[in-house]
Amino acid sequence: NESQAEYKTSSRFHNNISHETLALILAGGRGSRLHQMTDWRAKPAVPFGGKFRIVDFPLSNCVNSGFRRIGVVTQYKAQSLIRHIQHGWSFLDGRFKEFVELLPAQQRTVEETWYQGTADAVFQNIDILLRHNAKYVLILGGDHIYKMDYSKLLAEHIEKCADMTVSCLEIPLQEASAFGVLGVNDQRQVTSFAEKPAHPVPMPGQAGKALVSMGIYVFNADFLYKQLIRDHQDHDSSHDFGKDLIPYLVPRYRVFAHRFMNSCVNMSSGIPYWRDVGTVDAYWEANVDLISVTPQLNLYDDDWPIWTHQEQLPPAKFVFDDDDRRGQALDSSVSGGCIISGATVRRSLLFSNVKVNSYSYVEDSVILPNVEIGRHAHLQRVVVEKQCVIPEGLTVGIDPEEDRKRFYVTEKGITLITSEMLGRDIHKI
Ligand code: ADQ
Ligand code: ADP
Repeated sequence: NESQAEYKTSSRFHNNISHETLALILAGGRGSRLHQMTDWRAKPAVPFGGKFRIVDFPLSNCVNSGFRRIGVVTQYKAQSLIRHIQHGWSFLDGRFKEFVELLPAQQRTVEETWYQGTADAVFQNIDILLRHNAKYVLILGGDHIYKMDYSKLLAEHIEKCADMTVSCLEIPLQEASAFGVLGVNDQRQVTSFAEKPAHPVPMPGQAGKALVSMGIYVFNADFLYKQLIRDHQDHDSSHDFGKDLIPYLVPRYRVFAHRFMNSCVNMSSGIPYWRDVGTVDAYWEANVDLISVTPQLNLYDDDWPIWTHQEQLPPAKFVFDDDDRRGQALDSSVSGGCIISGATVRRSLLFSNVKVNSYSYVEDSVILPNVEIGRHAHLQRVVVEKQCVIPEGLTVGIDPEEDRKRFYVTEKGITLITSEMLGRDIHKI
């Protein structure tokens, strides 16, 4: 009836949902296609956008959507991720039943090692989930850059009386084999699901497109617990949401597909912004995009701020050097603590505490925190990892064959530079 329909669009309805929901961010993945950037940290801890880490996006989406009971499931190289969350996200401290709780792999069971698939990572924390007494569980990957109002996803899940809802994107068919691919009926109930199929099915009437899972799921909590226990006892299962759980549920239960379009907070030319910065090329592109006059990802939106932890730093400084050479950055973003002295930076993104010395030139590059760029260095189309000391006169980005001898160079010609590649040997520290 009408009053119920009104209630369902009201803020009270959304408030109630958020109090009844527990959000779980799966932040344990390695992300091996980022090469040496994930040698020392999990992908969600990779710095992004001058002052953030990737995991700040799903975390901020939770907080901005009103979901403030959050668990972060960690596993692979979790130390910097854990520290970041402890420093940056402890303002949700439990007093109003709002929290960010870290759930490290604890080897709670006597079997095998650590978490197996993503469903196992949730299963192993089931006692903690039960303790929170949630009605809905929102499961999110910690690997993607996007802005989304999860309350709209939850509202739709409840409206459809679904057991599970999967958030979906429409993407070009030729890219779909990297994802879970869905088939849906007129009511958007999922009728088929294939995890990373070699030959993905196109959307009806749209031969060039496929409907794919974003790895974002809502479950009715009791239903999820029952299914996790069943899956745990299934010895043929690899205990993964995409490989095992969803294909099992689709023919048996009410699984619905939510259109990301309806809850996306950041559209870019009519297309919802969602990026897997899973390769060095994609990482470079998404960071460099932020410098453009009208970036596809808007980080200056007061209505949907991205929260993070950053140490207190003095403002960036641009100075003339002793030879009266101007220190300048053009078409660039420069974070706190940076000093550019007698050097030129162009179309680049400098994270905090980057020092660029006289006669150096940096172009189309992404420089992570605490990097020192020596005099007369020339860097073009590079990603420089944290803590690197770029030696005087180093030239990178002109001759890819030469660069390949020391550094990692991508197909698109982006060079990744880390301290190890510059000769730092941890065995000698
Ligand atoms: P993938 O991203 O390939 O596909 P997966 O590697 O399992 O799936 O990672 C999902 C998320 O879980 C990531 O955020 C990752 O960091 C995290 N993760 C992985 N293993 C974990 C573990 N053992 N413990 C904790 N966290 C872990 C999934 C779906 C596809 C969908 C894509 C969308 O399976 O159907 O299309 O996401 O990107
Ligand atoms: P932080 O949390 O200190 O900002 P990062 O995310 O950059 O760290 O890296 C994750 C962890 O790996 C940190 O503890 C850092 O000290 C360590 N680390 C990073 N690079 C190296 C390296 N080249 N050799 C050894 N340890 C490293």
